[in-house]
Amino acid sequence: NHLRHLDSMSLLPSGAGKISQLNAVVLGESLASEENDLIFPSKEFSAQALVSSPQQYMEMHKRSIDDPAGFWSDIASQFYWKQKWGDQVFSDNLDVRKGPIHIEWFKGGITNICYNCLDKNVEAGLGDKTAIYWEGNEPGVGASSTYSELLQQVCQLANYLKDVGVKKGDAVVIYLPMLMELPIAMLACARIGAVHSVVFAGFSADSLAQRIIDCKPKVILTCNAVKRGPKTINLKAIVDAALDLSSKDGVSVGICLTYDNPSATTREKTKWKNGRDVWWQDVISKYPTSCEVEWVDAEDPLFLLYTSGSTGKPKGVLHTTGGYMVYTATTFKYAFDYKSTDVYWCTADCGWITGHSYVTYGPMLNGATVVVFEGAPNYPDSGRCWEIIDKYKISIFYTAPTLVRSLMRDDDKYVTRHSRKSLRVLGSVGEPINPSAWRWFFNLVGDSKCPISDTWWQTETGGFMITPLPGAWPQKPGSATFPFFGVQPVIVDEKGNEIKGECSGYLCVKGSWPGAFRTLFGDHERYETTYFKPFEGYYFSGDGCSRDKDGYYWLTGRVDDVINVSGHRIGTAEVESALASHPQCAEAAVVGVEHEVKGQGIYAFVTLVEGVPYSEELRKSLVLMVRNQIGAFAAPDRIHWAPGLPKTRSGKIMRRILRKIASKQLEERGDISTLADPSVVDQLIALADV
Ligand code: 6R9
Repeated sequence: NHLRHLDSMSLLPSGAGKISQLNAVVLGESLASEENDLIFPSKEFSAQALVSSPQQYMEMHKRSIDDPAGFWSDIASQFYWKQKWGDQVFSDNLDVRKGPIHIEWFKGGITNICYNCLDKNVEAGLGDKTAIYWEGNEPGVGASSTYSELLQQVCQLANYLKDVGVKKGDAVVIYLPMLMELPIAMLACARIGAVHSVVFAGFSADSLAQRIIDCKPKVILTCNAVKRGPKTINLKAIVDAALDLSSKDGVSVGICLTYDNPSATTREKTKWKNGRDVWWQDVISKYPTSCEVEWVDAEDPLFLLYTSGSTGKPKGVLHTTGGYMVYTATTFKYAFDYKSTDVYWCTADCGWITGHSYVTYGPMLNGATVVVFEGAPNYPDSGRCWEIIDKYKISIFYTAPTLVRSLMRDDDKYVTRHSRKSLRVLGSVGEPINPSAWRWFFNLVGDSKCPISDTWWQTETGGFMITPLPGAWPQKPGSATFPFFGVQPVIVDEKGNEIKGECSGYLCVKGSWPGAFRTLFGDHERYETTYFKPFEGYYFSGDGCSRDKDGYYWLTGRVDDVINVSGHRIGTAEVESALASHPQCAEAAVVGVEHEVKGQGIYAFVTLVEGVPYSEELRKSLVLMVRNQIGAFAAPDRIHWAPGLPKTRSGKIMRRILRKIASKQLEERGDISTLADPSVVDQLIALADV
């Protein structure tokens, strides 16, 4: 059987036990637990893979840990550097007890990531290779750019930005849907050393304004409207509202460059503010198609990306240039076993980190052909993804468990009526993939022949941290398997002590890796407090994790007050503060609850102002409050009326109890004796169906 490739199994990572019940797998017997379920890459796949055996992985991983400077500088040398980095490949301190946290890679090295994504590939003869296939929302609508064309498009926009005064180090906010112009905008900023901050185009005006106020961009790039599935979303109107809000806060943005998206709306229907608003198509084509690169230090900032934390204010995760470049390119290459003939599609939006590292930078640094899709995966029907795969002969398909789960609910015929024979490697990201979704993805979508790279990583880590290398290891459905090169995961207990072998606990990382974020924009103290103080000496991920007897890592979800809804990180505090800003809401507490498609749903307990009656209308207006303040993707799935919230005597809300009530696990409410008023628990239970 092609899945059972036993000779690669002679070695396992140190500390791991031997694979038990291997014989049962070989005999095809069903096994009791996921942990024992091994799915081997085929002999043919491993034979052609960049890393083809556990031994090879282990040798490379060992070198990356024993000699990180040597390992990473060998790889970094394959990029273009105007000037090589200084004597030290990296320097770091991740231990708060030893002084301020700092991470630097390739300091003194002078480069440009846009140059490495585009010019370098064109010079290497890839000019005529397709860089982007763009697939519009409506089937049949599309466009493409070769590497040479993309370089020209990027240069024109870069020249425009320079012309209007954007300089190295200036922030530029990008609020665009998945048009080709989104990666173009990112690359144009990088070319001139400007720091882009992409805001996912599903965020509301309030959220956009909050980000604008924090990073004070000179220019915002957007479009008039977009169609997603059957819906038209007027992005320009949201930007207008956000710019009004931010100017009230003293931050005025000089230029709003607006791409006219004719498939969604018309220019005439777009509200306009002369002097500030500029149509993209009216100006860009007048600019030269070549643009001098702004050479930057490896440690100069590349981008800011805001992400949710456990307090209300989003965090501006800052990534710098050199280490991020080397890390995203390398992780892309190995985790997807990238070959120059591949056609690659990542369904993530560039508004999230996955779109930064694995739609734009990682693949383009490798000269890959990338598919960018504007629309919704189930429009016009549930077969759209598989249709796109056949259309472009996609060989690497990278998506999120939530999409797998939502498509899996429909008839298999949506999948099987398309051939999908171009597929070679599948990928998953955003949340743990449950074994049944894994199996459907593997057996049906991938015809049991495509390994799945279940990549665990975060906005903060820049690139993959724990991921299968598809030709090297047998997989276990639901496990992200082993650490990438240069990564040392550590599982710690409550007290911060490292636990070895088979265990579960909090996932931390020891030592730095090139793609790590360097700070939180304007708040290095919060950076240290959130990530490096909880477990001294380590980077703390915020995730729970276990390691099985064979050394495989299993991510178990967030352990902080962050909810993961369809792979989107949402802070409970953000939702709570949106709800609490409703005039009739006295207090709110939000918890995550299991959701069949989204992974986690948002469950909100709301205490109303004295005397206000419960009503459906009020429920709707509370949900609307969250949609307006954060975005539709953060709308609570359920509002549970709460005459009071379970609090300790010191006034701390006991979320543990709320989670139990939300998930209807009422029999195990645990110890509630520390509650100031234990009777609220029964009151809440009584209101569960109101
Ligand atoms: C890349 C991205 C990060 C959080 C992370 C974790 C969850 C991401 C995962 C996964 C299990 C995976 N997560 N990938 N959990 N298995 N393969 O999603 O970044 O938006 O910052 O979210 O997502 O909980 O801490 P980000």
